[in-house]
Amino acid sequence: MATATTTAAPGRSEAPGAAPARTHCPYCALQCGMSLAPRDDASALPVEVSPRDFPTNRGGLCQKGWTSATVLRATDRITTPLLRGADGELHPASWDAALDVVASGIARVRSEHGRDAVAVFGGGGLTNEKAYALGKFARTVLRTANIDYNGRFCMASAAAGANRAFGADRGLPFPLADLGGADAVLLLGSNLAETMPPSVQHLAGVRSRGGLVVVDPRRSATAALTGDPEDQGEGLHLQPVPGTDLVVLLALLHVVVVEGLVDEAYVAARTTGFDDVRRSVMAWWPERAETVCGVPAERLRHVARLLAAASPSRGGGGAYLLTGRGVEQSTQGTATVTATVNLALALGLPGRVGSGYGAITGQGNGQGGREHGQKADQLPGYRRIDDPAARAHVAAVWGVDPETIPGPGMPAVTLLRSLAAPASPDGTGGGPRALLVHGSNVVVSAPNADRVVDGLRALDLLVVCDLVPSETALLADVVLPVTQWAEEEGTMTSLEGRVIRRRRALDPPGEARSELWILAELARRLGSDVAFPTDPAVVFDELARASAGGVADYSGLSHARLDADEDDGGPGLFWPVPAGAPDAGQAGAPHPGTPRMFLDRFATPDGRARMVAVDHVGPSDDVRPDAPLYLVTGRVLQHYQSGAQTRRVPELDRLVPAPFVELHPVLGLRLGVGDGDRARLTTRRGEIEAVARWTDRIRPDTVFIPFHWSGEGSVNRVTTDATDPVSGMPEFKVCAVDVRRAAGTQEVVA
Ligand SMILES: Nc1nc2c(c(=O)[nH]1)N[C@H]1C(S)=C(S)[C@@H](COP(=O)(O)OP(=O)(O)OC[C@H]3O[C@@H](n4cnc5c(=O)[nH]c(N)nc54)[C@H](O)[C@@H]3O)O[C@H]1N2
Ligand SMILES: Nc1nc2c(c(=O)[nH]1)N[C@H]1C(S)=C(S)[C@@H](COP(=O)(O)OP(=O)(O)OC[C@H]3O[C@@H](n4cnc5c(=O)[nH]c(N)nc54)[C@H](O)[C@@H]3O)O[C@H]1N2
Ligand code: SF4
Ligand SMILES: [Mo]
Repeated sequence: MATATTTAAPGRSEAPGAAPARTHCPYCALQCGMSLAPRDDASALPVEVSPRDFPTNRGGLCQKGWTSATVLRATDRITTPLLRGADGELHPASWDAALDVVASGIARVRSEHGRDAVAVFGGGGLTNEKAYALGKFARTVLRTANIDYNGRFCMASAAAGANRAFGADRGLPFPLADLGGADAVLLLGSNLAETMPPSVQHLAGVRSRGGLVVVDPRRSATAALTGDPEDQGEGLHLQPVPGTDLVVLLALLHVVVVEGLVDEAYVAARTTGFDDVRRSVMAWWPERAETVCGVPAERLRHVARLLAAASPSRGGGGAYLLTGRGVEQSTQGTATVTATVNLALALGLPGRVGSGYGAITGQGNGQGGREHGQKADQLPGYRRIDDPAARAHVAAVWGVDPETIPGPGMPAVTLLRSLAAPASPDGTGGGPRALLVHGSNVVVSAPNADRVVDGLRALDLLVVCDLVPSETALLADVVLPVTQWAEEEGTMTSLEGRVIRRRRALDPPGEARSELWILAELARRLGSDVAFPTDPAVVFDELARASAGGVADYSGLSHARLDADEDDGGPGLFWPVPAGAPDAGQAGAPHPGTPRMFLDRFATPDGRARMVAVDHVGPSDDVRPDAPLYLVTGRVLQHYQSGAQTRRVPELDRLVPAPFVELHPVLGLRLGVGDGDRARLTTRRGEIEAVARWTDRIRPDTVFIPFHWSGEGSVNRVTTDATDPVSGMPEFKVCAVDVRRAAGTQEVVA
């Protein structure tokens, strides 16, 4: 491949003393509003973070947000491209050299193994513009079917459930602040108090009315918000056996049905499928459910009545049912979301102001990241890649023949599992041999991660774009340094479906470049004549055109409109925002956006929500004599995801420097694992070790480990890569484990 001269990266510098940039936190989907003021003192941090009043955070930030500027100057920030040399080490290289190696490597793999042998792995932290460009690059330049992203680990079951029921998937189809007025909120498998701390303010109203119900095998910080267990006769923290939420939900709907609490008028007018669902829950009377999920039958009845009393059909002030990763990251994730939706529909909640069902999106752009085409089965605008009309529309925007757009590719877990898999003797069925990673640290965050590492090592070409040398970047043949949040312009879509602006506050260090530029350079080197603009505002305009008429319609938006709206005090617009007037009466006025969806009809062909009967099967890797305990995984407040960013913030690292395993003292005594001992955990996949922490806030049959670290305590080395049959989402939350004191630790004295 000929060496091409690299064009200058677009960018603009901020003059010293420039006004603070109005932007949002780099981390989670709450997208707390913050301002970044340039600092001209000699401080190590180039900008000063201060919170802004924005509807999700109302002036609050969590510890990660407050310390986010530290990552901009991480001591090991990558500032030049890196190439693996003959000595096996990564060495600095010029952009031209690095991009040539990538382009020639792709060309070689493609000619030897075919187009689908080059795969792409994206991320829900990418801006809308980058996610769109990445999907377009995969389909038009690489012409590979194999692109998927880490949202498969995160939102796939919620998305599958919502698409099936409502015909559209916007995590919260209503503004978060609407929760404030409800009489009841049921939170299933979500630990908001640690994962989105400022959002807890929106629960103040429902807490004061005694209507917050939390379902979690641990008494998490969020479960503790339901009140003192001693004070509440009935108990609004349900602590089921891990992986049995579906049974809890079937029993709740059973009670609603047999006690005549169904909103029959709503069900008749706005849904289909209730007869099947009604029949299917008859088998789950509370006493039977209790034998499976362990939640006392009387508590199930109490919670069902509390939710029904809050329903507007019974004169209540409104109710919300919300799911988080605790119930979705399961082989029954889609079924559990469906059961939650069924309950919500039976109570007449979705599509009513002040009530509803929602899934709490996780990553900074976890919502937008699933709309613009980096998912294996999708094209921009949340269109299906197997829909001929969608293909024709998007092909016209891209300037390509629809026939050249590949079909659906492998979902993330299958993709990672098949890396470098040998072809069968007839030459078919081999796995990808080259992988481009943008915004994910799969070595730490993918299930059954040791197996993923084996696949990554066996590739002919691994290219990782990152800000820091993540564990995944350290395995790469080529590492490309990219700009991060405060160094780039773009848009994000928050957990409420609100499209908001990310703004540049400072120049990137060294040679770091935007992915928009990297993709344009690679397209050119690979001989493509498809256009890859590098100005985010121009990319957004194209994305908006590509989304026109789709479910997630952004066609009425532009950077300029979002900026003008914000100047007028508007905190972003909710999609769908089609171009043109909302109705003939307001000719010329731009569409105002859609804070609340489904008020008149659902996005299904007949406008009705679809109820689908589901039943409980249980976890794929269930407890048994040689692995008698449940291993559940999740997060702590101080660390974000694979920890690639937050482990590099000294304040956060000091607070929680290493993984730990939570277990109940009763279990600790039985196993001889004392508080502070090292515990060894063994599953079918392998073994890890972590320090034991005794707590009475967890079921005695369950242990919990956060997943933010690599190395000997990295829990994903032992999690299962079994997936949900509908969504492809892995079962991160529950597997069977054997726990003992690690050899060499002192005998427990109790
Ligand atoms: N501090 C922090 N905040 C984050 C993130 C982070 O990494 N760190 N990541 C962001 C992202 S991408 C996401 S997806 C969200 C995730 O946000 P959450 O869904 O709130 O986070 P998790 O801690 O993964 O899981 C929530 C709870 O599920 C419980 N759980 C485990 N197994 C089960 C089960 O079988 N049933 C039930 N009912 N509950 C169970 C766990 O005990 C845990 O308390 O957080 C976002 N915010
Ligand atoms: N056991 C267990 N495992 C889990 C989960 C769990 O609950 N339990 N949760 C799962 C969930 S919900 C999620 S979302 C995943 C997330 O896990 P990952 O996909 O690993 O997510 P991050 O750690 O956020 O990785 C993002 C990487 O991209 C880099 N980065 C940040 N911004 C950019 C950018 O603009 N461009 C590029 N190229 N890189 C960037 C960061 O430095 C970091 O290395 O983990 C999943 N894994
Ligand atoms: S809650 Fe999420 S968006 Fe808000 S400051 Fe913390 S990490 Fe950032
Ligand atoms: Mo996530």
